[in-house]
Amino acid sequence: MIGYESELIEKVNRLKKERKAVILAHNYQVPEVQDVSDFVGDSLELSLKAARTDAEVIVFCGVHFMAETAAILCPGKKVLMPDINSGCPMADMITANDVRAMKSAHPGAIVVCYVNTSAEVKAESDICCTSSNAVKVVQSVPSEKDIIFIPDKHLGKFVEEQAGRKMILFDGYCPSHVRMMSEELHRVKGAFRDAPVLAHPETPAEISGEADHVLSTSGILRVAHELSASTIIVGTEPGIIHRLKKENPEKTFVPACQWCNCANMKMNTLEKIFWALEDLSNEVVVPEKIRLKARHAVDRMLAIAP
Ligand code: CIZ
Ligand code: SF4
Repeated sequence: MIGYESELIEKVNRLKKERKAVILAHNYQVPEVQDVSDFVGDSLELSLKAARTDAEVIVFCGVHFMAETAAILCPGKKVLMPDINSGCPMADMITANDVRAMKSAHPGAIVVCYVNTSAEVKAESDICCTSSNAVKVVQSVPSEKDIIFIPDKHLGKFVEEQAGRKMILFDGYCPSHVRMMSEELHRVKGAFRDAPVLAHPETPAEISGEADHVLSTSGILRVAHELSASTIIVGTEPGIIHRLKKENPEKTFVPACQWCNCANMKMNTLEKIFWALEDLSNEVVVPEKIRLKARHAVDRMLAIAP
């Protein structure tokens, strides 16, 4: 490790103690950010960690909706982002007004929102879900009810198939996962013939349809550990490969896509973590009225699929 980086890590660790802070990093973060963090996980795992810690400050290394979800679950704690501009383009595709318009076009429908949404959109929704519990959440809705599923159409289509249920889908998508192409997947599969493919449900059907397992990031980490295969093809944002390798040093992980990095996830750096801790800057605050309504949607999810 270069001297500058190890000095920075020392400073971050010292400030973290002084500020009674905890650093949380999403599975897609750059390696040095994952390594300086107290916990690495998916957005819900991290928000639940945030709610359970007695730290006063949470530095959330992910994208904006994730820090908001932590703020929704942890009133009274300061939630900071290393870079306040790291947003999720998929979450930004839908506004609270769009949800209100869909609800008036489909009166009585239950709105299930993917966690990749703003607090305002969650506040307009009935139940939240993540990629690991979306099927269970949808199956919990009484069969006579229509379901509006927002914002990811690819996750929506996957859930429709798994739950055996048609839904009203919004036209959103993840710009990183839709860059995954079948030609590239076929090339990688050809080069590693016995390797199973683990893909995220944000990938289009032509990718997820060819996967051996379609899973959230936490699911990919769990199944990669369980599988006996020595080489595994990973169909999601390649940032996850750092943790996969760390936890399974004897296995080889091959990305299904070389150009599917999420630029927003990569905006967080060690320097920005240090600055946020030093200045207690970039706080994410959710207005109380919105927070309570959004919390209701998250709590309904936790009651169905903790
Ligand atoms: O919920 C998350 O962390 C996201 C966005 C993806 C996943 O599958 O973990
Ligand atoms: Fe959003 Fe996709 Fe980036 Fe996740 S990988 S934060 S869904 S743009």
